[in-house]
Amino acid sequence: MKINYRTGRQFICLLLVLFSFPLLAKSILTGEDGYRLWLKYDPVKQDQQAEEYRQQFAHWQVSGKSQTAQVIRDELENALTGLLGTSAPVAGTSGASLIVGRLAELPESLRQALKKNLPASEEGYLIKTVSYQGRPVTVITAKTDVGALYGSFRLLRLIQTHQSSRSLNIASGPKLKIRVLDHWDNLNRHIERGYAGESIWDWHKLPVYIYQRYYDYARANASIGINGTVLNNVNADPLILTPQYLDKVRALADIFRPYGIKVYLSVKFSSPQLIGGLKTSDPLNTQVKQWWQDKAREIYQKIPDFGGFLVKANSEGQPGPGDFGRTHAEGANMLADALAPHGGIVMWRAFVYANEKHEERSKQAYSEFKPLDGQFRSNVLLQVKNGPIDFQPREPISPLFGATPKTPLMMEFQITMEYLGFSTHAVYLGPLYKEVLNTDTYARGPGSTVAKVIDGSLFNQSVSGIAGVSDIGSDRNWTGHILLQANWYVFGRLAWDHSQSAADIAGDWIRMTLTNDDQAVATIEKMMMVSREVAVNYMTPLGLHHIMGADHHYGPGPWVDFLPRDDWNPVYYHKADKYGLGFDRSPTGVNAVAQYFSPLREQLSDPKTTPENLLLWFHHLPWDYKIASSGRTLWNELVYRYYQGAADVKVMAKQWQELEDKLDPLQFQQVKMAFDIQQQEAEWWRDACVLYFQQFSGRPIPEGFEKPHHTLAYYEHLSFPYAPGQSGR
Ligand code: GCW
Repeated sequence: MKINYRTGRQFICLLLVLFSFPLLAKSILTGEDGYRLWLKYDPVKQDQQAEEYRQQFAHWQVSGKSQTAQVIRDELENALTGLLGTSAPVAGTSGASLIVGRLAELPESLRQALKKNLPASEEGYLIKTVSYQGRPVTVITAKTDVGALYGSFRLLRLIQTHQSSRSLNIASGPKLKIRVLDHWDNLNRHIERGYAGESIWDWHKLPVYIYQRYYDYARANASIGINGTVLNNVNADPLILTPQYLDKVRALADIFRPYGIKVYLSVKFSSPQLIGGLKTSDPLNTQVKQWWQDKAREIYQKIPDFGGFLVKANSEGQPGPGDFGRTHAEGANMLADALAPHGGIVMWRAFVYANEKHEERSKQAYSEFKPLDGQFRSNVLLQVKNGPIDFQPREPISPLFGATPKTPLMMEFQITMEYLGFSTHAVYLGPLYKEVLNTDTYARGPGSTVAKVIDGSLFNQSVSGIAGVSDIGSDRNWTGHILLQANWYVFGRLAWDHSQSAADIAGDWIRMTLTNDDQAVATIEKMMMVSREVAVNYMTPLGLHHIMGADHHYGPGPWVDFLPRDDWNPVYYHKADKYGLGFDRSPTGVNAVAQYFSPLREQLSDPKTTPENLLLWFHHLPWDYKIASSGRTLWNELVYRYYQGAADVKVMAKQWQELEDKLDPLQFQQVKMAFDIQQQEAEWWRDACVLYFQQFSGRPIPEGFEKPHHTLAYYEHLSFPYAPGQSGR
């Protein structure tokens, strides 16, 4: 039959209307918009447990007059009223069944019972059920007000997650001292690698106009123990150090202080020239030193508890001591000396690499910094990204971990999803963080995990820290995708205690944010726990890395070979050719493995003992190389993993769909739509990469797999000039 073109079109239109009907059915969808994060204080289910909570926690008293004590009062009032339907602060401890305060402020008779259980840390807390004046009382206490605040949030978590509240005895202190978020936020509010709207800092209206969001940011961070924030991008604008901006910084610092959060700034190394009118920024020049000392004094006059500086120097075009023939240590120490009299620190980034060095990129940070061990001032920490290249979906650990016994290393994790699907892919980062923290460096024999390197226990270092590149923006739900709030959450929780399990933390987050329905919690937790591996499969399986789109880093781009530097081009990293695939970093290649300790070095030198998930990171292997775990050829395994990853996203999306009745309608719908995008993009990654690598392998896509949706040329020509989060904007 011959189809009339016009009728055909009408038919298609009708179909479209029919198919879009479910979306149109509800034009106003109300519900939880995600703004409250995990600090939702909705009523707990009315049962026996709720009654117990009410008896124990409805009448409370917070001692102390500090701003932090007031913050605790406000939080408890708000939270307990919401959770228990009633909340009555009482004057004096005699009427209270929940008593909160610094140990020093509690009645003497209570103090004795609590003293011996109090954690050593200034920030730690104790929650304990004791008998007081003949009745059971729950006490939250600490050495400091901030410790009591952390303890209060801990108690609220217990109620929010419906845990038993009988005979409590919870003592906890942070394993790491400095626990900061790094905001890559520009002063024009663009966020480099940010996918959740613009910066929450409204620099233009500061210092006068204060948003409620600033307080809620502080509450959220305090609730997970984050105690610092670096407000601006490491690709720093020198203006941040001008008096005009320092007044704005001061306003934020004043808000954050009662929550135990210190403010830090990223500084541009050439600031003395750019805003100070000097002719040089040479760190050994007397005037330059003086300029920084004066600047530090000016800052501390405004912000007495200012945390310090974060510096990206001689990296990706940023100025640094190398411009003046000086070492990173000389540069860092000059700043450290300016801050030391005020108690400030320098977080000096080890993310340096230069094309001119003619050394393979993954090796450069180690080559640069290992020889400087022992030369840094005691208030300098080296901030090292978890992997030697750049926050890829999977990397081996940076060989610097364990290599600098005299220099404290700070971990730098990425929370924002630059390489993991922006804000539409559901990828829970808990397993990635744990994988890194649990990796053994062998620096001092077996058991020398990365966690022990950064918490200072391996080399007996007293300063320790961790930074997470924030995924926060001005989107109503903060992170663009509700499930990505969990990455901010898990970062904080692991920063406090890296021994906790990623699954348990996910479970808490789900209960506090989405639902307390046991079955739904179990399903979502499972989904979250596999989600990172799923993404690795459809993006960079078997140790592939850095094959994303140019500049914006959106989607696949294994063909990219036109960027001005070799080591920015994906072709530099995968080295696909007729023979095979992967980067030979073994002793037969660039020998990056030599930077690791034995026996890790030997293990990674041989493809037979290299973990399969890092195979192509360390080896260039023939297309017919046999993968031990499956018996497949490299080519078939590669294809298999790409297809498996994309198929698993479908499974996750379906599991989510089945939870519709158990979830808030708005949260459900938003995540569902994100899954729609993730499914498309996972297939895009799969098809583009398989077709691209097939040109080299010359082998067919094995039987049973559906054909790629488009040609390779189609994928190569896609262009996204306005993809979010780009650098240099
Ligand atoms: O991953 C790269 C990012 C840059 C970032 C850089 C860094 C802030 O693509 O946007 O710059 O890392 O960590 O300095």
